[in-house]
Amino acid sequence: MRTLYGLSYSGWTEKARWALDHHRVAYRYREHLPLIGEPVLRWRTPRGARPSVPLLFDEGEAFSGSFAIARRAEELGQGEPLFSAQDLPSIERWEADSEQVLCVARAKVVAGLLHNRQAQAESLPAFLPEGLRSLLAPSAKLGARFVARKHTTPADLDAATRDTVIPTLERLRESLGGQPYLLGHFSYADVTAAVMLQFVRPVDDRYLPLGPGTREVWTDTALAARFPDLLAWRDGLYAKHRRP
Ligand SMILES: N[C@@H](CCC(=O)N[C@@H](CS)C(=O)NCC(=O)O)C(=O)O
Repeated sequence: MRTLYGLSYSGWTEKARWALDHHRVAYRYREHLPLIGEPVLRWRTPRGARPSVPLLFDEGEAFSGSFAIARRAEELGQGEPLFSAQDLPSIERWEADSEQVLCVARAKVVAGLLHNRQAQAESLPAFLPEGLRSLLAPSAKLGARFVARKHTTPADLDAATRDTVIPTLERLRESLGGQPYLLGHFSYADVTAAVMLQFVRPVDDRYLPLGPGTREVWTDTALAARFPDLLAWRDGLYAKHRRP
């Protein structure tokens, strides 16, 4: 069975799932556990690729990274294309921006998790009883620190927000110019840009359920106050194009 390994709350996993779901590609989903799941992840990752999720196994072949998985979904699935040939250069530019912003988002969320006990408990495996999760909450910090060490992390988060995130979101606002789509019709440019807003204010629980502590860690009130129009755009896109 086609299997996707991911981190449900990660923007990268969300991009891959959105493309697979858009194209009605059937798959089984498996949640990855940072640190504990690392040896298995390394073993599953094709040679030459960085061990990270999302990772899709399809007919004996491994597709590593959200972009490769979304392209694979387009090959396999039905429905309107997300990657028309004429859109590709613009999609690649938005993908590069999204990658940078998601790296800042990851660093901010990891930093927030280290100080939020409720979010720590919520990040532990769902099969553990609630009492045990609450007791073991601080152990989630090990996983968070592991992720921070493993991936490139901006040293100064305020500077990264000022120099990377805010200019990118302003460019997104300008490029949309009040329109529903970046390229005149729904495309992967909208998907990759919309997930950048997950760490400004997460989407409704209907699409991606989060516990209250996790939601708090993923919310940036200053950015949310600065970009309400982009949040409204993202919410409209989800309502129209993301089946819960
Ligand atoms: N460029 C990759 C980035 C993937 C990535 O950074 N994944 C992180 C998400 S936080 C990950 O795998 N973290 C868990 C781990 O490394 O154990 C993509 O598009 O999928």
